[in-house]
Amino acid sequence: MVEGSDSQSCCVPDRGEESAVFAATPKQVAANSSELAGDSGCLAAENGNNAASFDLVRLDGGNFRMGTDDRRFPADGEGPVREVSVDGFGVSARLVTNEDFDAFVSATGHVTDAERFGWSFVFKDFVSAEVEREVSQVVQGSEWWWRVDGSYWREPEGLGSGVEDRGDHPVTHVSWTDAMAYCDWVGGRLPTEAEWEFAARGGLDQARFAWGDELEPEGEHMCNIWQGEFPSVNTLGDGWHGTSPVGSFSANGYGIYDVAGNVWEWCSDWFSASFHRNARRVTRENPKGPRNGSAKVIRGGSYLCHDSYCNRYRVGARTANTPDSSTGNLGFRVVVG
Ligand SMILES: [Ca+2]
Repeated sequence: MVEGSDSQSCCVPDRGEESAVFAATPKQVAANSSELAGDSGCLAAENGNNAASFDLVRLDGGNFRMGTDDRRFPADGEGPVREVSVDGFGVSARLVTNEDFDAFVSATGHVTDAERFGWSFVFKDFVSAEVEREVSQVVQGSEWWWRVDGSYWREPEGLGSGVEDRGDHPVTHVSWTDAMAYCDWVGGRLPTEAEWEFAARGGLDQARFAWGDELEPEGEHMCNIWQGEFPSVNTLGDGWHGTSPVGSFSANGYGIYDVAGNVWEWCSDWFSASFHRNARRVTRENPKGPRNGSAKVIRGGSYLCHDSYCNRYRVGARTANTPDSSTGNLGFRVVVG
């Protein structure tokens, strides 16, 4: 989450200082639940001997108006709207999936941060009764996030869970460091925040969403977010409670899927709410963010986003998480070039 922002910014908890992050047990929280808030083509990317390949959308780059002057989350630094240029690059049309990540782990033996720490953050609705009995800590202020021992990308909801029936869903519980390792393996990299937003806007100028200004044009669900009352009731209007198979919703104008909702996406930049306020070459021409920081930018929102709480599925929205953090609603895509 973004340091200094209000409690409603905690869309994705960070590992932080454990004593400060965690509060009560799930049962204690349940007892107090009333207090909860209410030109493209498909190319194959090749890297030496590995067989990884993914659909790339080739973008020529250019100028666009980045950010938004929406003022709901001032600590996020969404504005000011500014003219930014990016060079051409290729971006994966789809998020990296569990199948993709499985191939990477099988080839490299990569051990994720969630495995090293021995736990990750899981949204309460997905924890089995058996696993819940072992849960002793939840995130203070965002009590729907539970620390679940043993949860990682292959067992996203802890012991006994699996991704066998979710091979085409986005991989989750991957830290920024894990995402970087995957990108390196496929011969790509994470997008800069500017590249991410250029791609996500799909050629539209300052639209509220990646497809236009209406959330549900003609009643169509355009992304996997939360319908109902967060965090207690999900009416599943879009058909999905947690992650959805990548590419389940319409692509944007550039043929890129899931840039809103489903899972948050890691970017390469360190997060700053103010670095880009000054018009300088480093903030306007192929910007890469500040040199240093404590958290990395994430974009796009997730299946947990709802307008009542966190409408960061807007294409200009942003937040951040620490590089070693992992959650059940945070993944990534790859760029090249
Ligand atoms: Ca949904």
